[in-house]
Amino acid sequence: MIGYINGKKVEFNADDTVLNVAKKTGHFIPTLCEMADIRHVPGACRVCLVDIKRKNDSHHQIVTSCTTPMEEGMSVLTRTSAVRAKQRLQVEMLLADHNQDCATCIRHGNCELQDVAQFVGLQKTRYHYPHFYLERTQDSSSTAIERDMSKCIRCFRCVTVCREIQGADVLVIKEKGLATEISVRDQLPLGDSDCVSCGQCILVCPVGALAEKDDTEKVIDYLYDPEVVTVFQFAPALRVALGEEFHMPPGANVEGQIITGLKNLGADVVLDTNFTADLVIMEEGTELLSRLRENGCLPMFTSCCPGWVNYAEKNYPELRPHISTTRSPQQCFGVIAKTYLAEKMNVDQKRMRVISIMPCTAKKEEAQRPEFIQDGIPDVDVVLTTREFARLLKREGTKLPELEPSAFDNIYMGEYTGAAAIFGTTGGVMEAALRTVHKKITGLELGPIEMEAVRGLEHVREATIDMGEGNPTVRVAVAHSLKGARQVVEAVQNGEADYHFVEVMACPGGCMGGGGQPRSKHAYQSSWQARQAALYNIDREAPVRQSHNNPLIIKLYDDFLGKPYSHKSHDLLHTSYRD
Ligand code: HC0
Ligand code: SF4
Repeated sequence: MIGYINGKKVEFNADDTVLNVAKKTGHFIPTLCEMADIRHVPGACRVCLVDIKRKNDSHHQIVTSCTTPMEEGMSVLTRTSAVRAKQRLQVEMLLADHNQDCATCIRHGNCELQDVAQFVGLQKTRYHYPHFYLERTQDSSSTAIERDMSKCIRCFRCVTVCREIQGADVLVIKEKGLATEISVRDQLPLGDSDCVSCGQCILVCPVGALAEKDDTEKVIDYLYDPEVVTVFQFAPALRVALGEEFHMPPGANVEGQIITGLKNLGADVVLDTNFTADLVIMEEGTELLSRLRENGCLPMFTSCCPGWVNYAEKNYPELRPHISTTRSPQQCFGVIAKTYLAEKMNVDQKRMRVISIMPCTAKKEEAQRPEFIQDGIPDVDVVLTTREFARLLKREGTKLPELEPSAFDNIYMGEYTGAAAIFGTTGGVMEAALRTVHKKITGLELGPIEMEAVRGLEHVREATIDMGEGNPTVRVAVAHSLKGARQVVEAVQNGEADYHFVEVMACPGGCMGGGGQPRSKHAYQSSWQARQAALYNIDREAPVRQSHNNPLIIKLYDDFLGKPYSHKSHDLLHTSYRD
């Protein structure tokens, strides 16, 4: 079909809206609520106004382009003075009851409302009604997420992502008209609700209404305290996404720049969560073997994703014995740093502060669990998300792309394998575990080492692994997003699936798509493929690709832990789950 946008001929399909056709043909129309990759078109913000004239009709009409079907012969104008004036008025109305504390807003400089105000040429606002927005909810009850409804523009993207993508369905729309507010189901504070702290709602919020709890001040305090020894760990998925905050392409590996940036900030020791990802494989792999050999509780589910653990505890308490008791790599890192590393470095653990940088908001909550605090000393003291870390670097004047990369220099915990690197993507923990489990069962390294069956982005993927003659075939599944998690759990509970081992990551894509990662304006998943490809590339290029072959993990067991699943390992590296 043929129509016209700004006088140019455009081709389109029968089910296209004016907005779709404009996007496909490179004509920009501002929007604040629409988000194509979560199929969210509520027609709520009313900023995407255009002038249309139908074939054989001399009347011009101003309509919202997201809700108007494109028609044969239709002529669309996007920038007439009447369109611009109406868009300006609409943005002015959105700002009238919006808390305009922009200079101090966490989203300053990355706010879609600011962008649209600039695009429509709004230079001052005539209306400002604080009595409306000041009555709206400010909710700090969650350990991970802040809700400030005085900044909400009611685009409803968060409701859609929580309901349709995650299936958690925690956020709801309350009231109507001017009183409309995004609320938490049953009017609960977020911290008392079924929210699992995954942070996916933050990734789609166009303004500063949803954000992680900001802990950067605590980190600066530790960095500038001469009594404190700071030990930083950063997560597998951080290095392939942080660059986006500094205008680098998604998937750029900035591991070396992160190390330099942290050293420049005054970090005493910079290490990698990947080291303890290898350690987790040793413990979790041995745990799986013991469950397989001793008729233990199967299937075993992975435990490293705190969003998933929260979800299972809240929704499927009967699953608790199925969840691996192995702590996550973040928590194993904290405890090994404050015991083994403190001993090796001759540092009093009371002076040590472990600071994590994670692509995840739920890791903040995980670090504060009482199970992970011994005698008032937490294993992990502070968790920053990727976005907070970017803010910290920017505040201190760091230009990440200009930094010379450095290498890890710690001789006790400073090496990782390719298996650990792929933890950052859905399927990676499973692939890493199978490399080690295969070696333990058969005595041979798994080949081919790259397990295509567990790679990819389908919500649930299954595989069977031949463990050699005389050994049972191992059946596994990988799920990502909470919807995927529910699908797998229900299949297991209904007797439709019979797995030995299941990996679950709460965030779509796994940690690379974590709720603490850099967000893209107007898009939800635009960086995933590049981030995932970069993680697989790190594995491909790694000199050692199996966790059991990490020489510093072998030394850790020789010098300190004994063997995997030993008493000492149990005390330090395993946990239990809540009723
Ligand atoms: Fe992940 Fe992790 S892989 S949860 O996604 O297992 O956050 O990147 O750090 O702990 O290693 C996040 C990422 C981690 C942990 C690791 C696991
Ligand atoms: Fe929903 Fe996750 Fe946001 Fe909680 S953090 S409200 S579960 S999307």
